[in-house]
Amino acid sequence: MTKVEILQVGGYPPADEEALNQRFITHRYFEAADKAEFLERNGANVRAIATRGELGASREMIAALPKLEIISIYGVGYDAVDLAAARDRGIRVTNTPDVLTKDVADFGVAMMLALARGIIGGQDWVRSGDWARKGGYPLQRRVHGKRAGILGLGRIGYEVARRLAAFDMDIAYSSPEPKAHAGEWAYVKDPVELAARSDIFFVTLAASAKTRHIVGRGVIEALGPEGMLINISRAANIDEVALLDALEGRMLGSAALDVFDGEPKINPRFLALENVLIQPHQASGTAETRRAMGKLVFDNLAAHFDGHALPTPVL
Ligand code: 8YV
Repeated sequence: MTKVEILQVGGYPPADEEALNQRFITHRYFEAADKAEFLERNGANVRAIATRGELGASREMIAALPKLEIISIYGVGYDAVDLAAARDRGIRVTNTPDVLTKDVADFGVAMMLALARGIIGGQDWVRSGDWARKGGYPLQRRVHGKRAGILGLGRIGYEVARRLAAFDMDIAYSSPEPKAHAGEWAYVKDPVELAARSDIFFVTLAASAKTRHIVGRGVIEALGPEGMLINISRAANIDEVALLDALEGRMLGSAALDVFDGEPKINPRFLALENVLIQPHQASGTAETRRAMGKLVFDNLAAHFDGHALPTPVL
């Protein structure tokens, strides 16, 4: 049987690449210096794209692949895939939900604790000899008992909220409609109102054109100089320039961020700030979860080409 050709938009851990390479002919787009020339040279027989959440697949890429049937995303977010272009051509799209939910929630909570309790600065204090030289580390802020706001109570937001409940936090959330599974957590529809009643504000909503800059000046100012903003969703959900202005001017207390506009080349203004915790988009980055994500990418492709139902379809 001739092997199906696929376009691989980003790298995967070796075991996942091996599985793909065994079953498919993989064209390694991410290694090409001249992307347009690469697509032109290799695109004619490509029937699938294997991509990552943050890399997606643009309208131009889709248009360059006349035999494309399916796009399989390594990640839960599908905002970077041009869904309209896929829909127009009846191209299937799959993602990797559920398997990463708890890791992403864990990571959001870890960032909250690390930033509030000064864990990274504390380690630097020990390593640099400041502990012996200057004495105890400056006092930090507690999290238990604080008011948490969760923007987007989907799968990840729900798992964040469950974890925060164990810290005796007062939990409220915002989403277009109240959620039945939210129990006694307070529903505050308006994100600005939610921010006004929050000490710590988590952004956990799926990104789309509608949610672009949903966290803008209004939310940031409502959180205020004592407030903490945590983003484990997509950078586009936050107006990054407004965020930087507020952090620099101390209108916002602090921010913990796993995602950035233009990542991995982030705005250098972040590097000069002390009131931020910045991370390299690694909320789902555990070996266990990435293995499960890689398997789902493969399983979706295999199901499609074997004529079976897709395990986790988006489209
Ligand atoms: C990335 C993500 O896909 O799930 C998502 O949408 O952004 C991540 O899990 C991951 O970093 C792999 O590139």
